[in-house]
Amino acid sequence: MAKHEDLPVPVYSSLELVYGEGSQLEEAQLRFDQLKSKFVEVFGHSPDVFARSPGRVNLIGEHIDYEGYSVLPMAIRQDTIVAIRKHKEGEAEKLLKIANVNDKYATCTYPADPNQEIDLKNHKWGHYFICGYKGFYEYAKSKGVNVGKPVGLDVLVDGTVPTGSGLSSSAALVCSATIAIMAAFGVNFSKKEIAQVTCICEQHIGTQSGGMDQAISVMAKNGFAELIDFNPVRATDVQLPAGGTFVIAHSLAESQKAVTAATNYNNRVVECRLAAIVLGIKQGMKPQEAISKVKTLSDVEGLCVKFAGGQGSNDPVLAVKEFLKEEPYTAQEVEKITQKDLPSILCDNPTSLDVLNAAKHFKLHQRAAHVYSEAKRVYAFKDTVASNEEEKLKKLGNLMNESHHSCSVLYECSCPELEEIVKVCRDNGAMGARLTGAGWGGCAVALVKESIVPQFILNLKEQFYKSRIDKGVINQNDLGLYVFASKPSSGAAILKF
Ligand code: NG1
Ligand code: MG
Repeated sequence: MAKHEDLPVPVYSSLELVYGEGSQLEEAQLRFDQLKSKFVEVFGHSPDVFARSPGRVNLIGEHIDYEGYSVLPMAIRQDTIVAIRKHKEGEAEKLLKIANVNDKYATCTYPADPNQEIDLKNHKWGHYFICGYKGFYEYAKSKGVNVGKPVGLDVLVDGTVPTGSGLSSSAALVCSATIAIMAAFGVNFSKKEIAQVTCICEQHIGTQSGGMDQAISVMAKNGFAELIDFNPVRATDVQLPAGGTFVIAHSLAESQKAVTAATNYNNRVVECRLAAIVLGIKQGMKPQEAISKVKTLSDVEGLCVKFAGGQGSNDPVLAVKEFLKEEPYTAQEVEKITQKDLPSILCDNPTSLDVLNAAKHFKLHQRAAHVYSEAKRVYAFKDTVASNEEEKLKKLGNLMNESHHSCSVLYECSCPELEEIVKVCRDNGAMGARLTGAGWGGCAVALVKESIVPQFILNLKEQFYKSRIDKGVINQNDLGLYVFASKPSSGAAILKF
């Protein structure tokens, strides 16, 4: 039997297979009807096809996907739908017009040239569509698939994944865009290929992100969380234990990852890379060899295990303690070890140079300690889920709490609002709670006994959200968008009616 990830994205002609039944189906029906009529209103034609791809909540494994380590997310029901029409080759205007059902997002227009550069200094929401567009052309070219000359595209987007919230609205848009473009051009690559293409093409936005969000958005299965492995990307179903529910709660701090990349996200990617190179050198690699071969902490884990093996353990965290000092490193200190200046080491990605310009120092010990310990927690979480342990939920909760602590103290990707919401979750009986996604704002995820979920959510409303409603930060009617229980949902689909 073909593996799930080797299959193409499913094509459906009715909404039930994606949205189930009852009120969710009715809501979806309404969304699609409105999307269709708005499309005709804006573009004067009906769309050829639709694609949808969901957001996700990461249960455990934060900031380790780009270091090559496995992560454990699940898709959520909130998604992005892209309606698309491809112009005929003769049609005059060769433009990509990207409109949104939400007036907050002004229509963006781009040339049809797939080699265009994305203007990173001038961030626009439509840039995420262009990531998918460029990715599609680059991949088709690499596979020798002839997709014809660039033509105009009419596009209308409808997203329900809250933005800047660590639930991957960006990947939901990049994936649904890429899949819609593929469908409009009449090609369908396998899910595995799309996961890889979208992971790489979202980096055109200027963040050196890993592949978790795109992989889960494309490969998720209804009812399961997935253990996602990388190089090559793979998904293994994880059946979550009965009796526990994951509640997502927004801290109401918005994290603008594309805008803050140089000091936050990309900064951490660079720190991990430097930590990996230094660990390689300290364990016997020649500086030039380490610089050219070592890209991630997983690349040097083998060396760390050899070292730690001598001490009767196989823990790379021990190698971090031995070889990386706790005080932050200055650029000069790192350069003394690498015997090469940092801009030359990191010149393969211009966004790394922005990081160097903004950074005062590099916390190599702390970042590496987080990555290696978090990678172990992902496997501990997966093993606990599969075990017959009596106190399963409690153990899973503890792992989530440890993950949060590591994100907060070692990786420093939390913020005061996230600390507060995590504490409110724990004070109200969550077995565990942690920030999810990149952090610096966005959501927390809490593991809560199913029997107390309604009361738990009421308590959060009272203790965290009420004062913010009173101050006008959010609207009472929107509360359901900010705090909700979530079940593992299905992955991307193409819809043709
Ligand atoms: P968010 O902030 O949820 O989009 C980001 C990265 C992931 C991963 C997490 C941290 C993108 C597209 N995604 O997720 O690859 O590194 O942070 O675990 O930037
Ligand atoms: Mg994102």
